[in-house]
Amino acid sequence: MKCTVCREPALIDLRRHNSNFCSDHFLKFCRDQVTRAIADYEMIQPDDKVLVAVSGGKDSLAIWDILNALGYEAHGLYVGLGIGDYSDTSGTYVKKFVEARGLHLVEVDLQDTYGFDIPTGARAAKRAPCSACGLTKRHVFDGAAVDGGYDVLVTGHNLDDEAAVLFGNTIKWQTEYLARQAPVLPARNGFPRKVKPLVRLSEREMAAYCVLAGIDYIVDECPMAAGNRHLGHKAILNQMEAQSPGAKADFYFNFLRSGAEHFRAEDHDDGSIGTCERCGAPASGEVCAFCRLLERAGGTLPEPQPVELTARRELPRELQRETP
Ligand code: Q46
Ligand code: ZN
Ligand code: ZN
Repeated sequence: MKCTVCREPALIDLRRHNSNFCSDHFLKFCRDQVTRAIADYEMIQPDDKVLVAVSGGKDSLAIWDILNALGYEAHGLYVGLGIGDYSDTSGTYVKKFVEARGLHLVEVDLQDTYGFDIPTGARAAKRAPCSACGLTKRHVFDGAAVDGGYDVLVTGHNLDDEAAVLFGNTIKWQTEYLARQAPVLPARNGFPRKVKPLVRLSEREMAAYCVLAGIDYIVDECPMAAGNRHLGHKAILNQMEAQSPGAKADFYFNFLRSGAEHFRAEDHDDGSIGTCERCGAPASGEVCAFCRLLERAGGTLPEPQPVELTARRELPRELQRETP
């Protein structure tokens, strides 16, 4: 097996691209796919301040690495979810990545900040763990991006993730979700712009990227994901892909090209959203879904940080008086 580009021995074959790559050309291929996704969907402008949500898994660490390689100013955001050993270990991988590369990381620990963690919060609120977790992460990600003055929030969703979500929404014909499924959600109603630059790359490609780029990541799946429908949908799509390479990408990108527009009218968000009376986040009711979860989970909102009003600034002498 030879590299399609340089004819040196290849390390990986990509059937849907009918290509094989050596290490260097595979890393370049991945970065080129991200560059193309960013350009095709106008995800990030060159001088945007970028926040990447990182979990310690392969996808989020890979996209952070790729964005750095492409020259973006990208900070990381890690949310400690309190899912036992899994969270402890994933946090360790993130910190090792940050220290080795001298990057800037924003950290939010749910227990320290809000007084609850995902397992106890989900139980108390009688929600499926992934539903409580997804809601919480969206709230914390949005808040961190807006409060930190970032232009764009990046997540590590890859082609397999997006195709599986599309598949789940399609078999239930959840038209409102189909209306909103896109690699870019523009900033609106107080929410930051959200982008998924890995949509052109698969799960297997991201695992290979990490191995070849020397990125250590947590291999174990989150223990709370066991049995969720999303994993079942991924398995079905993998079977299709094995028989017909490119099926997954066709399903997803043909939806974006030809299907998505037919569902736009189902997006009932008219921009008239209000503000949560407790936390100030955008909300369609008086109290946002996160604050309702927080109440049931027995947590509390953090105290607002006092604004330092007393710090006196001295003007340099030459600026104090207007010299005649
Ligand atoms: S972390 Fe959270 Fe995932 Fe674990 S509880 Fe579910 S949503 S599976 S990406
Ligand atoms: Zn090569
Ligand atoms: Zn709220």
